[in-house]
Amino acid sequence: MAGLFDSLTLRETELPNRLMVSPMCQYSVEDRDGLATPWHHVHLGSRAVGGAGLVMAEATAVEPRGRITPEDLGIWSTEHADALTDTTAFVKSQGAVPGIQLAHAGRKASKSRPWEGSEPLQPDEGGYEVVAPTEEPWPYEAEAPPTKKLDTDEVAGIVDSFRDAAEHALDAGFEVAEVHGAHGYLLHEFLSPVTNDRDDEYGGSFENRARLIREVTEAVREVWPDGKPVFVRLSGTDWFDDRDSWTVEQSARLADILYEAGADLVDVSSGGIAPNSYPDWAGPNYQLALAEHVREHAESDIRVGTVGGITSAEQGEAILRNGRADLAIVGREFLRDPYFGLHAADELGDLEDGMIPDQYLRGFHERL
Ligand code: FMN
Repeated sequence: MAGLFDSLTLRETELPNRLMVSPMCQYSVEDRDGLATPWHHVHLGSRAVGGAGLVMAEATAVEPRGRITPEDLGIWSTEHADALTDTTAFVKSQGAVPGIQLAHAGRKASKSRPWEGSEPLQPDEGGYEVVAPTEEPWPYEAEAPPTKKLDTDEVAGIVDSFRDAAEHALDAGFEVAEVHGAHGYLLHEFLSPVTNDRDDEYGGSFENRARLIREVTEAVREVWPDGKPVFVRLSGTDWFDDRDSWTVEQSARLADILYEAGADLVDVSSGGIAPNSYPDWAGPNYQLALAEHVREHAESDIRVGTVGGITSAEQGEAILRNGRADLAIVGREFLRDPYFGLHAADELGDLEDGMIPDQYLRGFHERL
């Protein structure tokens, strides 16, 4: 079995290793216009310097209503693409592959940043329209502006936004497009019976609930070059066993549908559909069993990435060498240590000169 620092070829795209920086919102757009700033450049660039094989940019809104907060990154115009081209070029110059998570926040849109309380924003605070498969708002404690239930014919507009966003992402120089279908945001809201109360062709049966994410994946694949991979992030489960909800069995079934629609890898996360939709325990590898279930039960050749509680080189290496997933995805450890990739390679005896930037060679060779 391959190790963490073996390359992985997906279509014609070679990841230099199997370590991905998980998409992490930075809430750092300065003028509430969705445009990338120096913060995004340094944040993504330093993780590329730090040895990650794939650097996935945060949940990036496909339309203004799709932003979680007004400070989220967007990719709905040429200007948004232009603001990211230097960053993708820099990531590539460091030997890493740049990816972007294409996202729509659904009923979790239009709120303040986590460090400002994640409260719903009123129109006079810069709040904007919130759309979802249902008119049931997220159950905030504070009063929230109404959530608009998308009409059937408005759903096609969402698919178009993802397709257009993928085109802009390609122009910006990204090599991997990841559709965000997790964490209680719009596409997950259609998948889960917890939030999907529709009686049109986008609600009810499993096939109907899966229709939107399938159509979005097909639309992204339509414009994404054949040689480049498409990922989809899923919540493997809603973590409810006492109500009709999204389960790991449905995730495995969906993985095959997504493969048919053109996806190459599912990135298996979990939860987020409601305030109590979280695991009881979130220690090391806490979502690995979900990824393994999908890997074992999907009948197609779809690859599977695991995320959650990976904080050491040994853990990532063990996941890969034991064949439990195809990609180790690391979030918070990369916030603590932007050079986690280099440190992990060093620990595993896999550090090669080509990975260390010339500017930093003496730091690794002349140790005190
Ligand atoms: N997950 C997403 O799918 N998209 C995001 O944009 C996103 N933003 C995040 C921002 C922060 C600051 C953090 C800590 C997490 C975020 N997540 C997001 C979840 C992470 O990608 C990851 O799945 C989660 O932190 C678990 O992995 P970890 O234990 O390695 O941190």
